[in-house]
Amino acid sequence: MANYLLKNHIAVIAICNPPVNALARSVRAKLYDLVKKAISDSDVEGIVVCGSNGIFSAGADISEFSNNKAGLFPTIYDIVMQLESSNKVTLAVIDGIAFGGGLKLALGCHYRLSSTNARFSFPEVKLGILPGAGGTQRFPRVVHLIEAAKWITSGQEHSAYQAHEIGLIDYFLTNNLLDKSMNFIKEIINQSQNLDNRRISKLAVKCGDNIESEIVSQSKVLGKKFRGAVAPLVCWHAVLCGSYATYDQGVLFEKKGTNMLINSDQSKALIHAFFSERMSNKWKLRGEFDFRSQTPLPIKSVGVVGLGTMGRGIVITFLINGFCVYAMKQNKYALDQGINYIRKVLGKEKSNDNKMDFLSSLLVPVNLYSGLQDVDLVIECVYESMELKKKILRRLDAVCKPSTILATNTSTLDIDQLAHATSRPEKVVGMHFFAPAHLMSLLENIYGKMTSPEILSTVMHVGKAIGKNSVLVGNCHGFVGNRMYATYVAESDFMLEEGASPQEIDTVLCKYGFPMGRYQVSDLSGNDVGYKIKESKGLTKKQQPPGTSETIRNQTRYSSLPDLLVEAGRYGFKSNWKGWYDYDAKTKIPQTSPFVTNLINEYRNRNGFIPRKISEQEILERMLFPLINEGFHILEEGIASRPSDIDVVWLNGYAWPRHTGGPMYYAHTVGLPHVLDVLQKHWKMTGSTQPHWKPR
Ligand code: T1G
Repeated sequence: MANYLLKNHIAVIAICNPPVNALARSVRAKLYDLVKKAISDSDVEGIVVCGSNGIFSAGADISEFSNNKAGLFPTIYDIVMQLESSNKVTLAVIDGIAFGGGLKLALGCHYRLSSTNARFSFPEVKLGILPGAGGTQRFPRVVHLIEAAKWITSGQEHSAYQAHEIGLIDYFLTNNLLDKSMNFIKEIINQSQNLDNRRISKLAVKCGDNIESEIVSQSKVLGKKFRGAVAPLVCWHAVLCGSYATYDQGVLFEKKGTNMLINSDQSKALIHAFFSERMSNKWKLRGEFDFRSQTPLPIKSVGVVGLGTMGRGIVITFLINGFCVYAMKQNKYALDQGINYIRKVLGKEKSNDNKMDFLSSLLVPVNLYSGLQDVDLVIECVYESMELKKKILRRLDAVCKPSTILATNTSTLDIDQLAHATSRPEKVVGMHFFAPAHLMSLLENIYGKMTSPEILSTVMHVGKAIGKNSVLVGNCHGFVGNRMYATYVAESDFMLEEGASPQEIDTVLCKYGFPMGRYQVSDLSGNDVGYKIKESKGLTKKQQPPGTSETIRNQTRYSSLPDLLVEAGRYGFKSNWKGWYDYDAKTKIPQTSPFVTNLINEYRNRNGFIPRKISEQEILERMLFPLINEGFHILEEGIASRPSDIDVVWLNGYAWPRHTGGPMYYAHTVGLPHVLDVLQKHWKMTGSTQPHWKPR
């Protein structure tokens, strides 16, 4: 709801709807009444609008979009215009977050003050809609139009410093926020300023003389960025309105845009993604335990063993979230290299400018296992070898204090086998980060048969504390993400054999909304990574006796094309920019490789494949439907406890386009009967040689 306090002739109206002061209908009605009361109360000289519990407001109540309560009177815009048209000074005092409709309320006030830790954002585009409540017209009247467009089309968060820099807030205060704000509003009242200069709807849009060229260059940037997502483009056009239309015409365009986008398929998919990421924290285990039944253990210090690409990213992730990190590498030279790299990355991050000393003080280089004896949690992230990981977990088990949690960053290996290499299997858990670990937002936490619920609660809690979307999954080869990804990779290689090209397949995936296609991703992460996993299972071409088929392994269809590529030394970016594509080292733009075209043609001739034209629809369905089918098998086996968890894995770990909601959500939008039809058609055609087509 909202609370009202009259203090020294100033009405203080505080939004109060925990946990995030969402502007649900009931809250809006209360706010509207209290502002009306303050405006009509002759005892009131000025009005302060603030939040509570360290939050201003997270904006509209997203759960009201589906029942249309969001549009019922009083809307956020009704309150915005109430505050703007008031003859008494209105001041927004912002602490914590002011997002979406919350920021719009602040833009309704004549003045805005904030604490230094306040955060600002128009996240609506992430929900597939545009900022309503006049946001697309009011913001460019306070900050430069292009800056406003960047905020609104990206949905990015901004600090109080950035908000002050662009003129969104008048001042920011380091302490005694409310008291100092009272003094501020009193001063303004005493100056009896003409409030028309502070009524945003009356102001001109901020844009310079060369706005046309700025708009053209910004359009080019945006056009590339939003692969198939509609809302960013509607947001862009709504903000542009300001440069050629009146305020009221702009607000009308905004309303039309909102009506077009709200409840659109893309918006529904994005809201599904939003709530699925919140739901994934509410883990449950074997129907017996869940996130409410366990108290997480306190984790202050973390050990990281192995400072390769993954190890370095994991160290940085824990450091920037305030954990003390013991970074371990036995070889002193490699340890120094790893530490220097970590410090360099931290130094690059502008937001770390004032805290580099603090971050460095949290980083402890270690080259002896004994240096890890007192850490609360230790994560091994050495390369993917069962024997090596067992050896390291045994060493850690021997030196670490009994309460230390032993985690492994394996991306495929059996957690139970690794746990049984120690004397504390109940404290062994998988914590699967995605490269680069300090940028990717997914953390797959994997439980083994023995992992205790207390440990699971702890690693899920740690995931939230380091800003990750954590998903709890069961133990199987490849867990959820990589197990499904294996079908995606296999089917693409089969289509290469049958006539498609890497470009054709990648083009279809990018058109669907992936930032990169399957072959570009493989060249980026290294074609040798997958090869090493196949090698550890004795599958690669080189490991077969002479005369072994290139297209069958263990009675199942297998493509040797990726093996031939790696055995030709084409690992991708890391092997001189040569992989499935040849890349221009400067632009990194993929070009068709005559070597690869020839390799595929020779392979087809050798194995009797007659190439055919494969349609875009067939390519898309063969890339996505086996993966979705694997998702249903994973749910049936209880490896994942709900379809939305699988969506969270793919949205945050594999860049699945958010505006389609994730693989399991997408399956429902295309219709399960159609998915089943396609599965059955291919299962019949391929028989048991391609088990990933076998419907559940
Ligand atoms: N509406 C409804 N519920 C919300 C909510 C919202 N706006 N924001 C959060 N929740 C719930 C969330 O589901 C969870 O519930 C609990 O609050 C804590 O959230 C006119 C139309 C604010 C940064 O997009 O980004 O304004 O799981 O776990 O990590 O233009 O929540 O506990 O049951 O995420 O501290 C625009 C969305 C709306 C902000 C806090 N606003 N929220 O993060 O907690 S559109 C947003 C967030 C709009 C206007 C338009 C984050 C957060 P539960 P949490 P957190």
